[in-house]
Amino acid sequence: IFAAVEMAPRDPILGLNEAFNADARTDKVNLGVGVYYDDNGKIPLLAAVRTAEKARLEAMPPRGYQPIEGPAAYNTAVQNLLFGKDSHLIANGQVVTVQALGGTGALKVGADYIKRLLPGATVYISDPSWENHRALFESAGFPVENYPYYEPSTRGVNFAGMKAKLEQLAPGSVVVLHACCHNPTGADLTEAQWGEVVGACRERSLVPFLDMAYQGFADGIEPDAVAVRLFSASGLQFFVSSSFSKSFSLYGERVGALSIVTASKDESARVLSQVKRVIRTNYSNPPIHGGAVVAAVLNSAELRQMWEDELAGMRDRIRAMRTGLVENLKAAGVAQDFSFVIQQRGMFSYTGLSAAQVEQLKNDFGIYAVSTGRICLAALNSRNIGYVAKAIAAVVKA
Ligand code: PLP
Ligand code: TYF
Repeated sequence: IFAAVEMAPRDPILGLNEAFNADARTDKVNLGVGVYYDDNGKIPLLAAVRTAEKARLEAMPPRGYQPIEGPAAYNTAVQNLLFGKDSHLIANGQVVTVQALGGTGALKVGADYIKRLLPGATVYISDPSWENHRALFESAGFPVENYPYYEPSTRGVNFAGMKAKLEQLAPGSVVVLHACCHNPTGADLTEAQWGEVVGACRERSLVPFLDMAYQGFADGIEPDAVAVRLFSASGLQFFVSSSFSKSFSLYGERVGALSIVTASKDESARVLSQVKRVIRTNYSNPPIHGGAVVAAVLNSAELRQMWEDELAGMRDRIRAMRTGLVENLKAAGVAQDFSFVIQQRGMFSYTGLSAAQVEQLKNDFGIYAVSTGRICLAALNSRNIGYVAKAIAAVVKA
């Protein structure tokens, strides 16, 4: 039965890890995958997480099945982060939240549910977007198209193009929006532009699906929720996928959530019953550990403060790497203005390096980046930043 099976293409980002791991050079640097490394080049285990895990280990809780939607302590904590603890939507019972297997799992549960709800819809993603958005929505059975987003000449958002496209979409179209820290470009909408996107979604009866994978990596927990808050105030119904992979450094624990804003408490009950059906037929109920750790941190004043301080530390270190890269490029004799790197937000920068230059970085220097020119700033540290800057200088001058 497998004789005619063809080799599937590798994930363009996760596939880089394999090539990187196989590289014998000791000064190699992996700027490919979107993971936060500390200044020692290690994925941190946050102190808040460690404390919560220790307490859990000592308590030795039983491992029964979780509710299909995950525990209330987790789901409520997620809602408070996304919508704000004083949200009228939460108070009114208008938010349905289910624990999910990371942000990816949240997107997939949401996509599968929307496919049942609106089987004829087309899904629109930003041009460019996270590599997995297209594949994920296609695998849920949707046609997937782009809306204009990045403008290389300004290294910013082509907002006029984006808005014009949204204003032409058929009612009921699903629009996937990066809530903050756009992956891969690092170019975000302003608050005023978000207001216009909300307006277009209302005008055209679109179905907004906000993807929030980096809350806290741009300006902080509250400011990074601006898009969710504007949609919340709009009276529209919408979807939010969220992830703790980055903000809690819990990548492999697969901790995320899908939240759906409905028009009423009664709608919420019916929508939840349908989403539970999607979950039941996929993986029945979510794993315990990661969600329990996140809930323990978010529901303890002391651990929450510890986490917010650690999150601020990650955010500040990425910012320092942005400034440091620009300074080091200057010092390496690069004439081209790279100051846009400082303006970009989140983990990534679209550097403008060509696929050929990225290839040269790999071949000549053992520096791995995505062929689109995307680099992960969080993989830079005080030891490799000078080396990376000199290598980029060599390929842009060549
Ligand atoms: N959405 C975006 C925009 C992302 O960059 C990522 C990155 O991992 C995800 C979703 C998936 O998050 P997770 O690793 O929690 O599945
Ligand atoms: O864009 C990134 O690098 C992260 C990690 O299929 C990631 O979002 C990349 C590809 C993928 C899953 C996660």
